[in-house]
Amino acid sequence: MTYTLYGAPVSLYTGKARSYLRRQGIEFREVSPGEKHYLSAIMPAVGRFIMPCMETPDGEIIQDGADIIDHFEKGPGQELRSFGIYPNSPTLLAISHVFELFGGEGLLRPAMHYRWNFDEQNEAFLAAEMTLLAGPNSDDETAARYFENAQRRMRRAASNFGVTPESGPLIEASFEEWLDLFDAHLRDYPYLLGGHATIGDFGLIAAMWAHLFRDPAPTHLIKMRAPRVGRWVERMTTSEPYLHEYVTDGSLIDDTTIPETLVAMMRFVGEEYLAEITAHVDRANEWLEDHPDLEAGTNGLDDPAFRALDRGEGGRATFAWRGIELTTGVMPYRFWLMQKLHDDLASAGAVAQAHTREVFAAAGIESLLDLRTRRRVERTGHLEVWGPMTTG
Ligand SMILES: N[C@@H](CCC(=O)N[C@@H](CS)C(=O)NCC(=O)O)C(=O)O
Repeated sequence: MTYTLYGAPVSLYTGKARSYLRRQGIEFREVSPGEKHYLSAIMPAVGRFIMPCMETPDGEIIQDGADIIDHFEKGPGQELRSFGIYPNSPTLLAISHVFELFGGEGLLRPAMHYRWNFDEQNEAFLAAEMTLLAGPNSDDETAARYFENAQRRMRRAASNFGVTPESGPLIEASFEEWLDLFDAHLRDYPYLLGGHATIGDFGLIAAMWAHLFRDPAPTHLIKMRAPRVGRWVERMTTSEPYLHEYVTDGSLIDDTTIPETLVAMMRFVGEEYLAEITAHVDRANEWLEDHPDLEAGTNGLDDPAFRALDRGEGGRATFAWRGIELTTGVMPYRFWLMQKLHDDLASAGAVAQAHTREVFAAAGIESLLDLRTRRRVERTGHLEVWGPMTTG
């Protein structure tokens, strides 16, 4: 018996879990969510068609990339992993959490833009790839239907993440800036925080792998413009070190001297994502105020498997971004990830907390440490739900 990962090569969030498993040398097999067992047992158990899902050797089902990782980092799978990915330093841990959030959520705009707005380069590839979702032995008609369905949903999702004709050129300029900053950092360090991958690298690989490195259009851009980023992507998806250009004993950077190249990447996160996540928290707080009687442990939606705050305009927020206005869907999942940053920092000593604030302030992202929804997001029954009222 081994671990089974239900996911797909084209799937952004599967990439996070797969990269983790490979990097840690954990044995697993990956199968399509179109497979019979997924459809008849996993999907009903998790309440929606979603990947990644993992089934453990003793039959436990885990949905969500972060939860899959924590099964090995903090749960019963711990003896199977090779190294810890949560830094001991509270400051490095906080930085790493920021990049987990940003990689999985803040880089969705370039991920979706470069996937869905370059049909000439991408479409045949995506059609072939998305038929894999139909599972083995599916006939051509079924496979084609899977692609059509996935394509329709994902193109709609792209606009909900702020990919529009107006934002397209700005997304490209912004992504090129990101590549330059990341590439510069990788001149000296094989991973975000030095000698080994941490949770931030696994967050970043989400967007950087399936969409941005694997799809035909952006892979060209990365290889031409930021080859070190391309090598980092490859390093993140192998099981051996792949560290030719570095001399490292595997240790992380010193948290008292954060490299300028990393500060620049944090500053970029602020410019790219802080206004958006702030607007999302504000919108969620208004929504929670409008729903004072919401029972704890529920999300108040007719369809509890729905992923945004609410259907329609009530579940969207508008913010300024690179000189234009964007309106995007508010996803409580992001608050759940951000809570990890807040919780871990809250459990650190006063000196470490103060130092972390200084580092965040120098990068222009201190306010991220203070963004709170009026109720916490919890995950119950594999779904995001609101916890009890905590403030106001
Ligand atoms: N936070 C979630 C996000 C998972 C997610 O959004 N997965 C996408 C694929 S990358 C999905 O399953 N979408 C369902 C669909 O096809 O509509 C996780 O890591 O589990």
